[in-house]
Amino acid sequence: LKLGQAHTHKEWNGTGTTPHFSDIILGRCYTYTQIEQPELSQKDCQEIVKAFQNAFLSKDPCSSREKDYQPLLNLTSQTIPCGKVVFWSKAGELAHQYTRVQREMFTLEDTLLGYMADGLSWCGDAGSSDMNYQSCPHPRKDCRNNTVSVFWDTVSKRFAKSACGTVQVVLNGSYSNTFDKNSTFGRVEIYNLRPEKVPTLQAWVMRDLEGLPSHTCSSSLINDLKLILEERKIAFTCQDDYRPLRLLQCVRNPEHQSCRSVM
Ligand code: C8R
Repeated sequence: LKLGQAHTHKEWNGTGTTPHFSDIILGRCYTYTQIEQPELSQKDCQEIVKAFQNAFLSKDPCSSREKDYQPLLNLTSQTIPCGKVVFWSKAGELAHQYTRVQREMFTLEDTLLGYMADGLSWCGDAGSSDMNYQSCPHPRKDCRNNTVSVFWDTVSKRFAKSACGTVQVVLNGSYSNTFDKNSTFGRVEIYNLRPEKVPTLQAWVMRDLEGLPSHTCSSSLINDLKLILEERKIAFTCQDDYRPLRLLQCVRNPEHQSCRSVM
């Protein structure tokens, strides 16, 4: 133990808490509720940040549970209109570009809680009331039930449960695991869709312009997804290289061979 160091945190293999974590989530909460979605202007961002911190401070970051985040969930309820939900797996950037243009559509990061937490890392320590800025548990190298993974599982579950109308998912056709049973989408979201409220899931399998042709709607992985949904009484449709998303890819790379004919 180094002299002068009040308490040392446990050392993990993942990135530590993002510097200025609490200031960032407070600022994002105000930006979202006051500017992006003023219908949520009554939300109390100070309380929300407190609930977020209480979910993990002074706790073992490898024994995080859904119920730790329950008070935070209660303070951040939000209604998403039917037919406007977009899920994604390994295609977050494209899905976010899509909802940025299609302003009425929502990925999880277009809801308050997803917006606040996107791209951040956070954890505490059972032996201290501080955040651990040095390191946090890595999901594979340290533990599955870490503060960040449990958060995304919990909020993804709520997001899927509350979805209504036709839902969409953006999948990455250039990735070997285009549909991954162990991803949040494949493990949490599809099983939490409510068949009474969600008649159909539309999948868009998008290949990168530069990517190797890997999977399409006719791949057996996509058929696995189809079978899971049909078992759950949710209809499934699939389209390769959905034009509105392809056009977004082409904005970045207008001279690409595959972009010359899409217009
Ligand atoms: N979702 C899950 N994880 C999320 C997330 C999100 O919205 N936003 C971030 N930043 N993350 P992936 P997936 C973090 O394999 O596992 C929801 C988490 O650390 O590309 O299928 C969302 O609604 C997580 O481990 O996708 C979406 O539909 C990775 O980024 C799915 O779940 C996401 O890794 C996406 O999750």
